[in-house]
This record gives sequence, C-alpha cells and structure tokens, in this order.
Amino acid sequence: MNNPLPGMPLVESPLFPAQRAALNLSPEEERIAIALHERGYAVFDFVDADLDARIERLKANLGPRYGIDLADPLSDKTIGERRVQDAWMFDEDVRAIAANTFVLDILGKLYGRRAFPFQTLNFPVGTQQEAHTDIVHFSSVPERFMCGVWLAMEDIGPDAGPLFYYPGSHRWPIMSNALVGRRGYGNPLNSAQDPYAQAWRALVEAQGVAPETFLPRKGQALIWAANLLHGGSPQADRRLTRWSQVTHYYFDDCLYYTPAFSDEHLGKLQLRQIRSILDNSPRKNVYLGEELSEIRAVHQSKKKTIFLSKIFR
Ligand SMILES: O=C(O)CCC(=O)C(=O)O
Ligand SMILES: [Fe+2]
Repeated sequence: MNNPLPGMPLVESPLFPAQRAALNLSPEEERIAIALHERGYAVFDFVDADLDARIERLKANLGPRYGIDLADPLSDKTIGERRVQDAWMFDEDVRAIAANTFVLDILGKLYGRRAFPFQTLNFPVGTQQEAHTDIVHFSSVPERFMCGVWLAMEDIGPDAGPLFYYPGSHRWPIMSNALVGRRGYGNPLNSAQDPYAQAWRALVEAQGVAPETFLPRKGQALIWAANLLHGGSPQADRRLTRWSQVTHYYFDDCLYYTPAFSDEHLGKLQLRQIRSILDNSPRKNVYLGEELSEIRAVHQSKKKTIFLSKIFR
C-alpha cells in the first residue's frame, strides 16, 4: 500500500478513511479500527483460550504482593500497594497477556508498523488516577506510535473505580512543554502529568465533552490511543477489587522519549531505554531506519553540526 504519510499511525491519519479498504481487515478488525480512529479507543473481547486459567494463576501469584486482605470480603482493598509494575519479568501469564497475538496483529495492521509491549501494570483495585494522556510519559518520534491495552480480569461495576475517558480527546492538542510554556529538560517533577493538568481541565470544560466509564465484563479489553485523555474514577466501594492489567505498546523504528522532561525544539530529548517484552531485549532508539548511535557517529566524523546531531547529544 502506498502511504504518503508513514510518519503517523495509519489509524490516526486523516488518510485512514481512504486507506482502510486496502488494509484487508476482518469485520471485527474494521470495527476496532473505526472506533479507534473516531473515538480514540476501541472495546473488544480478548482472544485467548487460556484466559480464565491465566487470571486465576495471576491473582494467586500477585495477590500477596499488594499487602491487602483479599480473602476478607469486608476489608478495605485500596490501602495497599495498588499496582505491580512489570510483573511480566517473573509471571508467565502477565507476559503472555502482554504478548497476545491478536493484539499484536491488529496493532501492527492499524499503525502500519510492528507493535511490541514494553511495560505491564497489574492492578487489584482502581487507580483513582487524575485524567491524563499516556503520551506525556511515553512519546515517540514520529509521534503517536504508542498505545495502551487495558484488560478486565473480573466484571467491573461503577463502584469499583472504573476506567474513564473522554471520547474524541485523542484529536485534542498533544501536550508538550512548548505548548504549556515551560522548560522540561533537566527539570525534575513529582509526576510527568503535573505540568499539563490545568490545560487538560480547561480543554474538558471548553469542549464540553462528558467522560465515559468502562464497565466491562471479565475478558473484555480496550485499546486507547496515546493521546486519549483517561484516568481512574474514585473507588466508591473500597471493599471491592478491580483486577486489571494494562500493557503499554510501542512500535518499531522510532525514538522513544519522555516529553515532560524534553524540549523538543531545542533538540533536547529525554530518551528512554526500552526493553521489549517479546524477547526481553533492549530496543534501540531508531530514526528512519538508522540507530541513534550510528547517526551520531556519522555526524561527528563529518564534523558537521546539524539539527539531528543536536537532538542526539
Ligand atoms: O486503570 C486505570 O484506572 C488507569 C490506568 C492508566 O492510566 C495507565 O495505566 O496508563
Ligand atoms: Fe494512563
């Protein structure tokens, strides 16, 4: 397929409606693609014949790590650790969920590059997180080659602190330090989300978009675009659990960096050292097929100061 805009994910491209037919998507893939394009998220049934067994094993394995009394139906489940990051390193079921082939296949088709998972988060309760986009933590060059997949590991009702999101907000401006008027590089923060919270609140108010909550059945999942504004609702009933796994994906042939700590226009990127869960090996920062270190070496040997060499300093 001839794509004149390979530097944006196909599914996020304004050319997507014209190019969709050439992707040869199944009806289910097409439904997911259209939802992701138009609303910034798509709900689907997770395809894994072993999912129920995985969820049982995973709860038994991770449960003791949260420091809460999961056996007592009346205990407060929200007082503990609330999340385990990168459990894929020691839990085969977490790893298998992150490496799910249905997810990898559809992401590859919809983004036009191969996807790979690089981080897992396992939650036994709601995160009660403020609205944010993941792109302020995990961006890429080119932009938007990142997404999250959220999997429900039990039925989740309105009192369990469900995920919420603002449909269509993936089309709002991507937050950057240039946009909110601050210097990022070398400036420490409590949270990479802090500098943008006020701007997100203003956008929500000005656009008049109501949040939607995700009340899934066990085994339902949701893909969100890198720039979809989302968070965790307050957990009204603290006795409940809200077992879920979030897997974050990047795509091949990109630079991976954290915008909150970068000043892109000055060539200062806070690059990330990314590890792919698929083969547990590092993924190089790559720009148009060339590794960063190679580009830097070539530029140094030519003793040229050009824009790219500034980025990579
Ligand atoms: O599960 C939630 O409440 C939100 C999780 C989230 O925002 C994330 O993992 O990026
Ligand atoms: Fe998030």
